[in-house]
Amino acid sequence: MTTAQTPQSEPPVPAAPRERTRTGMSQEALKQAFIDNLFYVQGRFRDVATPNDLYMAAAYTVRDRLLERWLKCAQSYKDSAARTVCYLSAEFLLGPHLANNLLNLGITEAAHAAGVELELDFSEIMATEEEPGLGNGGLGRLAACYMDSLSTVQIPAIGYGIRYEFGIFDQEIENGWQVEKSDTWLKNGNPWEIPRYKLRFPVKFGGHTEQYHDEHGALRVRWAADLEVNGVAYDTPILGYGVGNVSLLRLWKSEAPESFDFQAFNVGDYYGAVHAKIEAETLSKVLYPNDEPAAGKELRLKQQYFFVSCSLQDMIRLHLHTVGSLDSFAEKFVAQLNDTHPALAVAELMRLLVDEHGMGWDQAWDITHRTFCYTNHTLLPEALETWSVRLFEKILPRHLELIYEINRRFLDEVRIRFLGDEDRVTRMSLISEDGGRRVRMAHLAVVGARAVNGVAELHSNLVKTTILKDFYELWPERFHNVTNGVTPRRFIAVSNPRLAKLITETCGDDRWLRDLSCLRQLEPYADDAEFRARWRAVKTAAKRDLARWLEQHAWVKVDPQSLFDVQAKRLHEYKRQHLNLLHIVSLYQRIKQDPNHSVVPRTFIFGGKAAPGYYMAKLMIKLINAVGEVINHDPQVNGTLRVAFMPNFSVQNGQRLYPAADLSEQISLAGKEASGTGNMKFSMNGALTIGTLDGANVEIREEVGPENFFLFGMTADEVRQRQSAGYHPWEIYQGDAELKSVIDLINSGLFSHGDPTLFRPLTDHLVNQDPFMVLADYRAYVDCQARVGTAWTDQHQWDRMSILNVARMGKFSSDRAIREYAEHIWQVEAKPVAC
Ligand code: 26W
Repeated sequence: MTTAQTPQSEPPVPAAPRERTRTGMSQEALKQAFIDNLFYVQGRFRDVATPNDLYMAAAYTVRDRLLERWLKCAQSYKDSAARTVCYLSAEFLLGPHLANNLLNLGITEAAHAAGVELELDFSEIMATEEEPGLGNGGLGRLAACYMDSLSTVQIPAIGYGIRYEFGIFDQEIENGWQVEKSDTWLKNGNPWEIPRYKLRFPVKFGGHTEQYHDEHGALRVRWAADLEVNGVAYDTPILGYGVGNVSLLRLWKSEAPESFDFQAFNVGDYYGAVHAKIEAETLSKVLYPNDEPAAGKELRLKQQYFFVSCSLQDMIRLHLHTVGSLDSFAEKFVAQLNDTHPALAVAELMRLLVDEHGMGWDQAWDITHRTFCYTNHTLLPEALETWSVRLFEKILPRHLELIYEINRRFLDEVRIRFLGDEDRVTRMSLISEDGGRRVRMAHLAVVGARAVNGVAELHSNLVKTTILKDFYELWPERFHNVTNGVTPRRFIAVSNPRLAKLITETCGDDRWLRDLSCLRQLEPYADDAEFRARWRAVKTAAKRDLARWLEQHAWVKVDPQSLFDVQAKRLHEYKRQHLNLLHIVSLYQRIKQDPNHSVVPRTFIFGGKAAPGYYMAKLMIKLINAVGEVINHDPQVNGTLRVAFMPNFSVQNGQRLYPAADLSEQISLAGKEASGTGNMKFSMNGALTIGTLDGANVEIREEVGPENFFLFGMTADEVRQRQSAGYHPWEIYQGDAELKSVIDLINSGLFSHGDPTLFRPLTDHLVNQDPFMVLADYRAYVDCQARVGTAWTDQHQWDRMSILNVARMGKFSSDRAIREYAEHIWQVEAKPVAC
């Protein structure tokens, strides 16, 4: 890179006045600020600056502008004593900040122009950013979309979570297998966060409780812990789009207390003391890849308690600081529990109010109960959190007592309401008695919250009729639905700038980015041939970009003219990536058996991580790559079919996929996917969906129209009936000759260099158990895929459907979802701050 400017030479143009340069929004101010930041923050001359120095200078330039707005916004919220949403989430899967912040500030073009003047390679700078992967998938990304929307719809909000030193692992593919590498996202520094070294709270673990009488003679409880750590706040500002509102994302890092007392823990044992210090700092080290059974992970329970306790102490501090009394805590704050990971907050707020602030039980319970709301994100039994009472006793003895007391009072209520129904009491208890006593976190969350919601219509109904049925019968008014949404800023404007430009030109302005229902204006253009051609050109350009990326990173050459058929999501049996594979092998076999068989050229693209301990999911990745290896090298089919596995699916890589997809695979077994949000991202970018009636697919189909959606498979009701009637996959295997020969082909060793055993765990499981009914939906899926193929041959009609999909996606903006939470669940109002 050549140097346009070093600090010794004259500035290229006269510098703007200092105060305007630091946070000014013009191209000129941005340029000067970048030069200043490179020099004064990074301490670099331009000619020796590394890409990371340049990235840092750009990030600080943007951050200065965020901070100015943030402080102004914080002051305004404080002055109006605004009711505030606290979003408690163990995960925030943020994705890269730079491009998103430029967009929300409205300086994307000015910054690019400044970059051109400075002869910077903007794409190289962007590529230098390490994304904060502080989440596993849907739940964590949803939290990030909601932070963006809370700011954009101008609702005062704080996101509370954990500043993991290592986020979700990086995935590499070696010999077709997933290999996990640790995610060292902080190694070059994180310019978006501000450490608040003075803002720290103590968090205790272990020990025992003691009763004592206070100075008024009242019986109180004291927790004598045997370990204490500190949580230190790290703040990241989240700016809304085209507004002055900025939300605070406050993540906690664990540290050993400053006055680390060697004596107290380990008399004379220096190494023991150091060990205790390391243990304290381990708490926020690593994100758990949580798509695996929630059993028995002590560190995870500690992490949950750690961030919940810091967050509640911070809320109490803020409230005491401004109001002086905790009586109105629930009027000031509403706290949303993102799944049960923060459900300990119910017990912790009780502890803080009763033990630390001397409040009586009834008032404390009234406040607690009015503060919390709980969102459920999964019905899968293995994902419903429970913790053994033994572990609780060891780590959180005081909380166990409080939970027993909450439970005692709650079960009395149940007994009075349902006289004599002891089975119901057993089912509803916060403590399960079967298979060792365990605390049921979902029950704790429902009892402690005033509102409970699922994340799509179907899912919310299933919550009411299955896992929380008894609770729904007791408190029907507590149950809600808020269908998930995603932010169109990141998932259209940032990911797919060509599409955003076309939409803005067609709609006349960029209002659609704040009100996604404006996309309806595109509808009439579906019948406009000239517009359709432009639409197609945008899609093809994105497909070319992706093809280039895949060639470099997945070593597969793909044809941008072929149908891009994409399934990108965590690997899980219920999501049924293997159903997709069975279809691919079916097509392969058809062509091999009949070279004249006509199939539209397709590129099958997969992406997604498998939990490191989930053997079957890892085997599915291996099978995808194995099938790809054979098909991509078989000259008889590789002009028609290609298979690519995109390594390391992340927010950033998702942004490469969504714009380029023609077909979005949303093929989970009905009743299993709570909502899905990738389904929305694909459809917003003009992909058509092939999907089951599961999660939010149901509502997407309703919105885009059944004629613009490829539906197949059993309904959730049919699944239930079929399962209770006795499901025998073996019979389906025997009864469908094509299916049988596809499975036999996999078992033949063709995809495993002659080894017939490699994929047997997978195929045997399908033929014998098939818990997610892949075989039952196989025929319907393959036939539906044939309809997709036929539809693809009519490009005009396909483009028309693609346009209508985008035009009708307004409902799936996370802004809509946040407005529903605000109105129906949080009772919180917008506090506009001008930019
Ligand atoms: C055992 C599988 C498992 C375990 C844990 C699946 C999911 C989890 C997470 C705890 C919950 C989760 O990420 N749920 C996802 O949440 C998204 C946002 O609401 C939904 O769109 C997804 O459907 C749901 O799986």
